[in-house]
This record gives sequence, C-alpha cells and structure tokens, in this order.
Amino acid sequence: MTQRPNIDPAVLQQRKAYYDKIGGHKLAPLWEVLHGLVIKEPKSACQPAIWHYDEIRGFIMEAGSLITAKEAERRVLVLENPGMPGQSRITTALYAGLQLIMPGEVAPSHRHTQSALRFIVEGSGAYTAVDGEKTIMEEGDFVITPSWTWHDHGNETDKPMVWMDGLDIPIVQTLDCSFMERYPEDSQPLARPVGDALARYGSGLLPVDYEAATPTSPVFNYPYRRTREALETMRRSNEWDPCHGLKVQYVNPANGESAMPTIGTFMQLLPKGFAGERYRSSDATVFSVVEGEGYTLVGDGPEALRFDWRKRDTFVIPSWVPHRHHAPNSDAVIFSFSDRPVQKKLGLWRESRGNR
Ligand code: 1HN
Repeated sequence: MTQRPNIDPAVLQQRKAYYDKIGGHKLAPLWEVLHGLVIKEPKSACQPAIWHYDEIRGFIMEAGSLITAKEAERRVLVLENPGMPGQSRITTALYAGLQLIMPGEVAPSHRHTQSALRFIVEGSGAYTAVDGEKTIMEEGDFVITPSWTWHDHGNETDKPMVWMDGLDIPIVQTLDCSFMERYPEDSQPLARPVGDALARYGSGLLPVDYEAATPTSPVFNYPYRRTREALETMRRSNEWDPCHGLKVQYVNPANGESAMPTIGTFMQLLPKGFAGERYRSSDATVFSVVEGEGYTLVGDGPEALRFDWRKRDTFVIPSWVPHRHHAPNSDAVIFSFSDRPVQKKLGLWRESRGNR
C-alpha cells in the first residue's frame, strides 16, 4: 500500500483505532485500498507458463492406471497456473485441463451451467455426445459443450485419447451461478445421427425457420480438416498479419458472434520464417500447438521469457503481457482461447500492437 509520507504517528494510531472500531460494524475505509482496486493497467496474478506435452504425457497415462474415468467422473489433470495454485485456473477467468479417456471407457453423462470446449490433442475416433447427438473427434477438432447440455464421452477405439478441456468455471464461480446434475444412466439416448449438426448448421445453410434458443453455436464440432483447409487456401493471398500470421476466429453461424458466449476460440497459421511483432491484449490467452514448432517471446527486455513450443504443447499469456510469436523452421498452426467475448460484450477489451 502506498503510505503518504510524514504522517504523525499519533494520527496513524488514531486511524488504526478507528478502523478497528468500524470493522466491528462491517465497515472499512476505501482510502486504504483504493489504489490496489483501480490500477493503471492489468497486473495479473496469472503468470506466463508452458506445459511441454512430452514432459507430462507420462503423468496423464499414469492416471489411467490409478483411477477409471467412471470413478473420477472426469479423469483430468488440471493445468494449474503457477500464480494461482489450488484455484483450478489457467487464467483468472478460465479453467483448463487435459482429459484422458482409455479404450472401452465411458465418462458418464451430466450437465452443468459451465460451458466447455474440447480441443483434441492426441488420438482419434473417441466420441462425445451432446444433447442427443454424437460426434467423433479427431486431432485438432474444436468441440463445444454448451451450458446446461447433457454430455458424456466414450472411447470405442483401441488407443487412449487426450484432449484439452477449457471451461468458464471461474466466471461462473464469480457470478455464483453453478448448477449441475447427473443423468440417471452413463450414456444419454441419441436422437439424431452423427454429423447432423454440422450438415444442418455448418455448411453455410440454416433450416429456413431456425431460431436460436441459446447464444452458443448450434455447430458443436468444428473439424480441423475444414479449418486447416480454409487456412491453406487463405494463405495463397499472402496477407499476413504482422502479429498473428493468418488468424481466424470460430463463429456461431446463426449470429456471426463467437461460437461460445463466454470463451473466444481461434486458430492461426504462422508461415515458416514468421517473426511476429509485439502484441498484447486484455484477454489472457491459452495456446495449444497443433502443428510445427517455434517460440514465443514473453515480456520485454532482459526479463523476457522464451517459450519454445512444439506440437501438443500448451502455453498461457496473461492479460496485457506483450509477446511475439516466431516460427523460424516450420509452418506452425496454433489453437487458442480466451475470455475475449465477455470483455467485448462489456466494452472492456483492449489490444495494442507494436511498442505501445
Ligand atoms: C467436465 O464436465 C468435463 O464434461 C471436463 O468432460 C472437465 C472440469 C470441471 C468441471 C466439469 C467434461 C471439467 C468438467
């Protein structure tokens, strides 16, 4: 706390006695805390951090022999931000974890008010079912579980599958609106064929009388194959953003807004040789590397960190921390997510490029 200089110790003592007195009446002096509440720019408890997949994959697989998906309900290693240990947060507003589902397992059906995304990191062919429809998941797919929808996962292949979960848990916690219930059976009944939502809502078409019942995209699997193809076609025009390379956002086709109301999701391609300019934004962002390798410089000057990353690594950049992406040796493709749609809706979001 900034203490004003040259204050008579007797006065300080008087004030202290006063604070103690009013404290007994559920009152506190704003002037002692104001400068910590309203600060010049974000100074987050969230720290920059990176998880190298080849260092943690063994721990994820070890969990597979310690507990079943059914007993755990969800067998997940939480990606804990080192600045906020024990709080199940990767940023101040968002949760992330790596979930393992072994061959033959089912993660039982439940629903909650928290919205979830899955980003598939390793494996192929396991499914998630969301409100009566299954989707088969492949590496790089972005899958949504909207708020209050029944969801269960299963792996009918012969290989483990790992994905990153991203949830708006801390946002829901702050607003005290967490509700959850379990489905009476492990798997929910299916009402529609695999691929129905993508065909119905994700092909530049909508059923003629479609009216959205929720703010979340009706497309709940955005397959990597399509996203990658779009980036590959777009790159031919050579219009690279100096900070982001070629970056797209996942949108809800019914309203053009972000695919999820609380979590913004993005995919970017950095061409081989890319050396990004300095960038910062007020939305702390989680990155998951899908293809290639490179590094990100985090912060400025001698204290800058260098995160060397490759396929399947996860890293997080806190709010307002400047960073630059580099891909000197290969093309790189990176998925990311943040609380940007919340900040934008509230008129709070800021970004800055270059040396500002
Ligand atoms: C959850 O429901 C899932 O459905 C994953 O796979 C992670 C973390 C906290 C609370 C609920 C899932 C979760 C979660």
